[in-house]
Amino acid sequence: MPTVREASFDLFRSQQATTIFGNPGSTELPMLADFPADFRYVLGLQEAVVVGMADGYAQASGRPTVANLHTGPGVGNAMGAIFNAQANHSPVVVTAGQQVRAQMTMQALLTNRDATRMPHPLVKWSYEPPRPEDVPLALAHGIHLAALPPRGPVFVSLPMDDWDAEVDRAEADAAVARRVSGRASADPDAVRRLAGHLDQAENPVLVVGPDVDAGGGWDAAVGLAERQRLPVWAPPAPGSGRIGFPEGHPNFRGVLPPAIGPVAQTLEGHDLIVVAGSSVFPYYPYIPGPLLPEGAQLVAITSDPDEAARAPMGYAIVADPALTLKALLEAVPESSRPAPEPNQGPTEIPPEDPLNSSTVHTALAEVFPEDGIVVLESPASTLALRNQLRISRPGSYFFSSGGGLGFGLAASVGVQLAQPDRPVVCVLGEGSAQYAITAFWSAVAYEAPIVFLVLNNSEYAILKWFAEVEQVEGAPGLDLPKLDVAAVAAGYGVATRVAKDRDEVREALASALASPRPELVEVPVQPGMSLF
Ligand SMILES: Cc1ncc(C[n+]2csc(CCOP(=O)(O)OP(=O)(O)O)c2C)c(N)n1
Repeated sequence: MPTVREASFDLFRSQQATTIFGNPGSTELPMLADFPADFRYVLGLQEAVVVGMADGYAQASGRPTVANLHTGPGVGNAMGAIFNAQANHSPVVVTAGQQVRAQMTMQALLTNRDATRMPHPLVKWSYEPPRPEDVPLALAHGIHLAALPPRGPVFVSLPMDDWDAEVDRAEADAAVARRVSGRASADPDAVRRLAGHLDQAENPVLVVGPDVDAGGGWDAAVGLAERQRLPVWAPPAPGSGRIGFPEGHPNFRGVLPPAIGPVAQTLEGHDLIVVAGSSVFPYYPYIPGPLLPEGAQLVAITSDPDEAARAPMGYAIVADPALTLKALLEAVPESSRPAPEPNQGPTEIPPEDPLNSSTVHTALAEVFPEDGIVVLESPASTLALRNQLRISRPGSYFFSSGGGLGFGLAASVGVQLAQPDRPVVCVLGEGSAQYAITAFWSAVAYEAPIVFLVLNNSEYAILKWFAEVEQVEGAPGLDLPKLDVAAVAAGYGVATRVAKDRDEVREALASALASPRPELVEVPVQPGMSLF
């Protein structure tokens, strides 16, 4: 009879979940005993980093990914990262060790006493198996649920004395053999109606969101935009973790602003707004106004029933966005509408300007490899990066849809490990870097040759901008003088340098991109927001 450990690792193997992220404690050691040679354990030095790395890995590999944490305190440390994974629709299977069963009721040290309630609102499913022999089936349940739409984190609590128990051979084999697929296509009637509506509209527009990238829908989105001559927008940047449409395409208009009134204003003149793979919309801050331009109808296509149900306006079709775009493409004729005005391309930034984030991003764009991936957490320069870099290949941009800092630095390690053949550039604000700072160690330890670009403006620039919007004066805690990220990263073993003008930035980035190990380029930049 196989043990729980053997059956569980067979299950992980069958789901190609052979990279496990973790931070071990005494309650997790029994799971890790005789760790199989075909598995890789990636150590994170704090649990927020463990889940952040697993989130990046899950998204960049497209597969459920295990993050093993240390009982209650480990889950507590990781809560912000689990919040982000949920917003990112990232299939992270969070597990945590638990006291031995015989000592749980007496609440011996480190008993996770209400284990399943702790991460509850942030996960799709939270469970502690009633018997040791149920562990493999509980893990299978979690893995399949995490991967089903809407993808997202699950939690399984694992008592530490379960691993040597025996499980039934036939049950273990059956669990390993199972496959669960869940990409639902839309009701053909709904597709036919929307196709007719789209073709007949005077001035329709398409908004393409993150789940189109996750579902491999770029070609369908481009095909539909071209056949129907649709201008295309990306959803508001702060809540949109992936890019689903090439930003260099002539039909691409830009990134929608993140607030109610401005979205309606931007889409003025359109009578039909089709949104694929995004909530409608990830708004923030609150700038009231009409939800839609006058006379416009909105149809959202999402695989997330909650996104469909909570939207404040419009129709919704709950189905896989990529499959639905493909079905729409097949159902619409070539339109005779004039093609949209070609987009203007990146805003020109005079190179002689004082070094600000926009200037840095023009230099990054010059050296950015065609197959490069950006992981971004530089709040005051998000829009500048989107404008200057114009990401135009699938799976090339990862950003936290949740808004919790600490994603970028940690996720970049997971993304690079999942995509070892593609260059990864992680763009960070000096403030953001602090929330996952120990991920520098994991990048070095696992030889992930990430290029870290740190924009150091010595402040929380975006919060100063928010203070203006919120009409807040005199708030403390918005300046970060003397934060030397390069020195801290060097302490973790990263090769670092500081670049002080545009040429130095370009050269430093080019050389870091050519290096086989992680390298960091820190750039002191002007304070304030960079919008383009
Ligand atoms: C976990 C978490 N804590 C706090 C915040 C609030 N916050 C949002 S942006 C920001 C500033 C980040 O600083 P930096 O990376 O230097 O970015 P800049 O605004 O200067 O570009 C803070 C503290 C957050 N989003 N998440």
